Amino acid sequence: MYNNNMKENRQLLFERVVHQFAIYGEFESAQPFGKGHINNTYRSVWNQAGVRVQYTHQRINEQVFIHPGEVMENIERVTSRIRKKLTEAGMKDVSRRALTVIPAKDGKPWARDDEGGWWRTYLFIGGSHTLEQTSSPKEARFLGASIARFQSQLADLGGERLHETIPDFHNMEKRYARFYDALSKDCRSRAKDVQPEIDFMRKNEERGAVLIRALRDGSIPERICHNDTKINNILVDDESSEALCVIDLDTVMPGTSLFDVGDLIRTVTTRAAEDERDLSRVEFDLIFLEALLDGYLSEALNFLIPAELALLCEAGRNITQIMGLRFLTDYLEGDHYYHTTRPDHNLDRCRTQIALIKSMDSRWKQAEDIAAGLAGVADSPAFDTGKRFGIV
Ligand code: ADP
Ligand code: GN1
Ligand code: MG
Repeated sequence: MYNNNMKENRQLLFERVVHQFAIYGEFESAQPFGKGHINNTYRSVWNQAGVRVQYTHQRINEQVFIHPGEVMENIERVTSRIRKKLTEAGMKDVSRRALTVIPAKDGKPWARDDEGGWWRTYLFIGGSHTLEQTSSPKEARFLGASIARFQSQLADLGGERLHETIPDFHNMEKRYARFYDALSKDCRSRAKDVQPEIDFMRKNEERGAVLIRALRDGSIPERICHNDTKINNILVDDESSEALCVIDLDTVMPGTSLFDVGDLIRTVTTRAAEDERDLSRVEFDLIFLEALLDGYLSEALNFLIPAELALLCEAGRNITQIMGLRFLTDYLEGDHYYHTTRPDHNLDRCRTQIALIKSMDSRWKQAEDIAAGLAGVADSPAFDTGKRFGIV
């Protein structure tokens, strides 16, 4: 009875907040949707004069995004720019290729629920799905090209710098400081069970900082990037299987293009799920790597400089490491950041990241050769991390 009341209250809260958005017709139903780790996402169905129309509603995670208004300001600017570029290019189906923010009835791009929670609404992009793993090189190529296109659409955004919605998001040094803090507090007494993972992170600390130091010392330029380009943040068309729309724009802000390449490499070059328990399945697939980079560079060679091109593979290793470190930190802190659905979920995720790095290291020379061949920078080993860190 108590539980039923709670459920009804949540439902009422939800229905009241979605009615604040400028949506016509009658609300019919809503269901939780997607597999994101951060926000709470729902798909709703409305009856608009006899036509069933769907929307996406998200409660923004305020523990993670402490200024949701700034997140939405960024998203409005970014989606308008992408829409403009697509329209200028004569693209059809623009509302399936760019997210459309539905404003609240008061004109704001968000609405607050009765508990003060922040919500937003998008058009639901029908006839699309997300992938959790890659199954063919063709897919990897589309995914790579879609992120390069996204970066180039935003390259000349102009105006004020986008808000840093999560400051130091990919700052490895800060992530290590947080990890050491969690380790010293060890509030759940879990450190004793994860010594190999802790040792791995300690051993790789220096190398992990390569990207953030290159950005800081100006060897690679600051650019607007997505910062969270994992595979399931790209919608794929059901019919053509082509990448359709880059979503999850909360972290679009200044960074290096390599953060995006890195997260693509992390999530597209293995057939294993991020939380796979059978680590023998976590393999760095060089055929997927080649297809992914080929797709990415088909657009990105127009704007990347040699120093960026020289760090493509390193970016994959770096972003895999930062995710492993963040999952381990969250595990030590008691699993309060990422959504989890089983005990040790974050630890499993951390272990897949470490397994993937080990597999990358075992194929490092081949991977670097593939990247250098595609990027045409075989003779400019600006960073030569493989040699510096004794991998090859
Ligand atoms: P999170 O930050 O929690 O990862 P996302 O913005 O990635 O949230 O959304 C979670 C999931 O919801 C996505 O992986 C995708 O499946 C789905 N999704 C989000 N926005 C849309 C949309 N406009 N149309 C269709 N599906 C969407
Ligand atoms: C989170 O929001 P989602 O699930 O797409 C996280 C990313 C991690 C990812 C790991 C804002 O992404 O940084 O790479 O989980 N997003 C945030 O799966 O922390
Ligand atoms: Mg997401």
